[in-house]
Amino acid sequence: MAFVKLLTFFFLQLILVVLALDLATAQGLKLGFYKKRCPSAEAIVNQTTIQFISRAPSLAAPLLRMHFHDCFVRGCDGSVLLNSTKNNQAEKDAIPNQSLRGFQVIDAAKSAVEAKCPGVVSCADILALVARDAVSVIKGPFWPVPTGRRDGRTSILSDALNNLPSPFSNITQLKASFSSKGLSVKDLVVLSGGHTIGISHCTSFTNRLYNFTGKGDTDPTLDPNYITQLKKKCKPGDATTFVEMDPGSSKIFDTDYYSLVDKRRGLFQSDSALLADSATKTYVQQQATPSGATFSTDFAASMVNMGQIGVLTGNSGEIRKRCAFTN
Ligand code: HEM
Ligand SMILES: *[C@@H]1O[C@H](CO)[C@@H](O)[C@H](O)[C@H]1NC(C)=O
Ligand SMILES: *[C@@H]1O[C@H](CO)[C@@H](O)[C@H](O)[C@H]1NC(C)=O
Ligand SMILES: *[C@@H]1O[C@H](CO)[C@@H](O)[C@H](O)[C@H]1NC(C)=O
Ligand SMILES: *[C@@H]1O[C@H](CO)[C@@H](O)[C@H](O)[C@H]1NC(C)=O
Ligand SMILES: CC(=O)N[C@H]1CO[C@H](CO)[C@@H](O)[C@@H]1O
Repeated sequence: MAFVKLLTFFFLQLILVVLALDLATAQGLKLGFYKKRCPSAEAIVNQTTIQFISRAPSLAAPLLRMHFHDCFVRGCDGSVLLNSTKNNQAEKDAIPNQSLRGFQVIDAAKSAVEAKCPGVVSCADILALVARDAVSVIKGPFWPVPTGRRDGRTSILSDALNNLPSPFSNITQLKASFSSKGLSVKDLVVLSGGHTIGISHCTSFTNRLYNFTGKGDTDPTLDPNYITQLKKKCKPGDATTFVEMDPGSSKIFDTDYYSLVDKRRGLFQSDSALLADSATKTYVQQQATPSGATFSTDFAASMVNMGQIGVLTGNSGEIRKRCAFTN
């Protein structure tokens, strides 16, 4: 009986991924878009990513995050990769991007692909593929990446500030942010699980430890014992120290994030906020139970959804020659 249930369950997950893929196709993306014009593109990107991540597994997290930051600002159009110019401050220079890392992986993959088929494969697609392959290398979930995204020509600092959800967001703000990108409440709680890997600087959460409402108080939604531990690492005003978001397994893509949130140890207010809504709370609690965990397949489906936000296809945008510059 349990086996039948499990089978039914996997079948349903499969349907979800297939449905998400259908939607992606409807947006003009498709699996194997470069099959004819650059058959080795995906293999080259994969090889490059493996080279970097097997040497430095901690780079998988910032690369996953970079794809998220790209998609939430002007759609998945590679705008996060553009450098500022004399007359324009790009997204890269916005505060939330200060801690983005791994641009060298994108640049290396792009150079390798350009050497084989110049001017064919977009930086936006390369970023989407690198994020997927990087998570694969650390044995995280695998998701299909329909391709055919084209690169945007615009990147504006204030767009990043206005479109990226802040770690100080409450549940209402988070839902509104995801909904404005066409993502569901389920996508919100599932994709937040990306915080099972990687690090955060103290500045993203010290307000919760020292002066939460301006009365020298702490955030009552954060476990007091955890506050004591975090205070040892992060002194007020410390802008350089960072901590693992999932202490002890920050390089392993597991369901610990949900156990932490469930124990009121989610690092950001935006993590704790998932307990403030009955649907997201239920999901958190399910994932925190080993037998109830569907995170891996859910994450795959939600990444497909995220990867199609506001994509440029057809004749829109361009195929950049170098990812940091428009042509
Ligand atoms: C729900 C809204 C979200 C908020 C408010 C948020 C906020 C943050 C913040 C403040 C950091 C720490 C940056 C630092 O101080 O170094 C961070 C890190 C990270 N985020 Fe999110 N995030 C959100 C959603 C996501 C999503 C959707 C993903 C990917 C699916 C993601 C993946 C990551 C990863 C992997 C890191 C670690 C980066 C590293 O190790 O350098 N986040 N996030
Ligand atoms: C990337 O390469 C590895 C090692 O050759 C392989 O196991 C994996 O399936 C490849 N991934 C993709 C998406 O092609
Ligand atoms: C783009 O700007 C970054 C700093 O934000 C710099 O490190 C990098 O070298 C620049 N890229 C290129 C290709 O000039
Ligand atoms: C969320 O934050 C906004 C803006 O600060 C505020 O107006 C709203 O009341 C808050 N909602 C909840 C549920 O706390
Ligand atoms: C806490 O915040 C309040 C209001 O912003 C400020 O007046 C006070 O000096 C802060 N206290 C500490 C210890 O930083
Ligand atoms: C990677 C990157 O370009 N980071 C930049 C983010 O923005 C700050 C300024 O807010 C720059 O100093 C960083 O170089």
